Amino acid sequence: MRIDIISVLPQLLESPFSDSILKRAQQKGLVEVVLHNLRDFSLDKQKSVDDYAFGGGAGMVMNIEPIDRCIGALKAKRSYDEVIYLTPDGELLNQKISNQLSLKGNLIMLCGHYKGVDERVRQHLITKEISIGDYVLSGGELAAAVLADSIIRLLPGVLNDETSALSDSFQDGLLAPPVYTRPANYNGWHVPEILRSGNLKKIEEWRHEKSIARTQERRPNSMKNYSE
Ligand code: 6GU
Repeated sequence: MRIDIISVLPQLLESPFSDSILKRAQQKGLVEVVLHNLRDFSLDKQKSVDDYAFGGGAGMVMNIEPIDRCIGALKAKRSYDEVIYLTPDGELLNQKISNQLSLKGNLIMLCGHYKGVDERVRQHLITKEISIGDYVLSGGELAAAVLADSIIRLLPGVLNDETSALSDSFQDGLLAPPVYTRPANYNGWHVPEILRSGNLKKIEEWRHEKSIARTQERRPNSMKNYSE
């Protein structure tokens, strides 16, 4: 997979991809993440990428031209499955969307800033709009990092057995059960006896029950998506 991220603040995106699982995924050649500075595609001397809104009002709007030139340059080299715009009014991200995107080959992510992009970008260049939740961030960069992380960890070979995505919350429609590690007794706070019993069948049953209880309590609406 290849992910091209277009941003006016590409430095903001360097650290999330430079450590741990995301770093190793790139080193293993399972994903290539390429950051692009939108200003490099501005044609004017000041390298500006935004302007006042037609009709007035506070806030700047990102120009279509640098965005079109950047996306055009990328598309000239390879084809893309989706051109994603990160925006608070996009479709709310969930595990199903991440699962679907993890099956794609090449993705472009465009990070919004200021009052957003010229609407013609959304009409003609973007194929999918995603939000990571109903709150507003200063820009789309952190959202792009969240989206890319949720996709990359699903790529075959990125996680090993210990970190397998199969037991993640949401992967089967249920939240993950509680987990414990040593010591078995910390200041009188005990680990449930069943987890130390060695009875794998009983442990699986216990975990499944806890998953269902936790999901009913914390995400009652997502129980609708759950099938045994
Ligand atoms: Cl994708 N962008 C911004 N600026 N804020 C957000 C968001 C995206 N998702 C939630 N809040």
